Amino acid sequence: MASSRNGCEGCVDITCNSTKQVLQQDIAKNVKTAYDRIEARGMSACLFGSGGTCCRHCNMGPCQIIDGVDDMIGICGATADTVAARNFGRVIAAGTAAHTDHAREMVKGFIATAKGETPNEIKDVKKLHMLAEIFGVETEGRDKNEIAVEIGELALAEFGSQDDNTLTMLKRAPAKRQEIWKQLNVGPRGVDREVVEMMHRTHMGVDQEYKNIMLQGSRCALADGWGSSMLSTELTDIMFGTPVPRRAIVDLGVLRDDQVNITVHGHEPLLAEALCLAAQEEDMLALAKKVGAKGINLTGVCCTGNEILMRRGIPVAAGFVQQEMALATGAVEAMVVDVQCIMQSVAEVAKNFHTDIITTNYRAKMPDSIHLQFEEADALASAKKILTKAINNYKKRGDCFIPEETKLDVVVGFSHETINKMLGGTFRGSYRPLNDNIINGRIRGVGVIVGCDNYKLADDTHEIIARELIKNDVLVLATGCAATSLGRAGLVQPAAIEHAGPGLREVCETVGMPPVLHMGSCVDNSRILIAATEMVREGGLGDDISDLPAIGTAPLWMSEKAVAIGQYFVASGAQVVFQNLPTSGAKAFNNYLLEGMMDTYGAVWNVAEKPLEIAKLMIEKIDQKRAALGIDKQRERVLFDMEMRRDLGTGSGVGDVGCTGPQHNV
Ligand code: MSK
Repeated sequence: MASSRNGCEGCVDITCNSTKQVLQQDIAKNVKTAYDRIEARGMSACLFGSGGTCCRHCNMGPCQIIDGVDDMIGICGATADTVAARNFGRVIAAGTAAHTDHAREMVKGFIATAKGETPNEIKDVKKLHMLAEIFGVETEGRDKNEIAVEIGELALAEFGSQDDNTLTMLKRAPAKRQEIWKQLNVGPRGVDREVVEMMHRTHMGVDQEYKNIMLQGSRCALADGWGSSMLSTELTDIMFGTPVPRRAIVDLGVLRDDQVNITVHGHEPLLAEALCLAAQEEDMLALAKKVGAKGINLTGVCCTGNEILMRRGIPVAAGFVQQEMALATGAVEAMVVDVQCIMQSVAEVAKNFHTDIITTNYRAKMPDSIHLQFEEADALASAKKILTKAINNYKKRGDCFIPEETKLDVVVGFSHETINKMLGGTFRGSYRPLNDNIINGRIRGVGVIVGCDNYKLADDTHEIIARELIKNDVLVLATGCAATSLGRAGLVQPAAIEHAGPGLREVCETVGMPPVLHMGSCVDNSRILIAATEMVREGGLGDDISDLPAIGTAPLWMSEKAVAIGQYFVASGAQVVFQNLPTSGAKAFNNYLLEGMMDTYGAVWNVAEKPLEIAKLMIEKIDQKRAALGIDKQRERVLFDMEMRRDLGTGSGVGDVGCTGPQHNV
């Protein structure tokens, strides 16, 4: 469906206030955004592409397959199911590759840090020791850097491992899940190897059985979730600090008219952290003053934004769909980008203003931009070079418009460790109170909202889903651009409890947390795997992730990474709901994803189109799990027993929820 800045018949409305305000300004009238391009295309997407049945894997085609029509199979004989499964497998491989290449950089940065070759340091020694235990690294009497080098090298070896041992982090999963993976033989070996094997098996004339293709699809996705993404999250935490709750602000209103505005866009936090350090240096601040600015305002876009938001409280200006709008304010001196989710159009938008697009990674260069390679070995000097270029642009700033009232408070930093402490207390961090409140029905279950923004549905989609979930006592965990979008909607702050159902409200009030917990970037979905595992370990909610009253959604998925995440959730036993899947043109394969995987993994993909339908489906699935666990009756008591209602109304305490827990920086 098309979208429009002005609204048109059949178009999705732009509901985001800050976007609307910026696009209505004179300075933005020549700016072409994705909304304009969708409208200009004026045609719907290719049915073969949308349904997953266009095969371009060899030069006999391309072949466009129509399922069930004899003459419309591939020239090689490939059926719709084979073609769609191969395409889906390659989407998973591409998403995994993106996370993996990101993670490899983080591991190398971690080793360099431990060797004293970067301006960073090993900050979270507790987590370092936790990881040392998992990797079997001795800690007794050893220096933290020595331990870190050994862990880093073992982690790096996991990427290129050629033997048939499975990845180390898999042993963090519940025992039952590990057994399922063993039985299916889908435990990933080397991270890179699984991407290569996925590409090989989907080459012309190799794997031709969709269920078998998807076994490798799962193995590849698990190499992402429990392999590279988890390594990246943990090592980044150790280096830059495990996030703790802190206040921050989001939306375009975080830009400042009296400061040098620099937006950092992409995914790898090494660059963003170096920029944060450099922006505090005297010489950079002096230079900013010299050009007439009151300071340097570093803000984030997309998941780089989430990384520095979580750890430093640096404001996030925009998620994925707003990246062009940040530039259309005319108030940005430079957009500094690294890898992933950077639209080529930002360079075109920037041409209307004084803004430089600065690419910093040899992997990701763009036409009409400036390339200043970020050298990690000389991180501070590299970062200063980038900042200097941006600061010198300040004097060239012309008319600009910052929608200042669109600046929302958020409380972020809900790592797995933070949730553990908030709920259980400093000395007895535990998921017990969460489990107890799920069992007694105050919390109905856990809804995970992750992934991208997209122009296919209105930009309040995440908000509608989250409001419905929290209204029905479902605790929401969020990552990626979905989390930014929920921040813009005012739901990632404690005040949002007024929208929560009575049970969830009571728990959140007692603990002092929002009903929507921001858990980080898209790589940080691995935190959710660990949180789910801890809930299983704590007891009372079954013995596997597939037993939990929990479900995820990436309703506005855009990136291939979201599909890899979806598959590693499903292969880990967690159900997911997407708005569409590129498999609908292949009936048997599509059914396998939507139903057949239940027998294999205890979880399936689900599809629902409209936001409220997605939310209702999530609640329905949560209730099914509650019924299977036999805890649906408790919930009825919470909902309908008057004494319980009076009790809730007095705020007289919630089970075991620890009031001593919050380690607020807020
Ligand atoms: S940045 S992958 S649009 S979440 Fe992680 Fe956002 Fe999706 Fe990119």
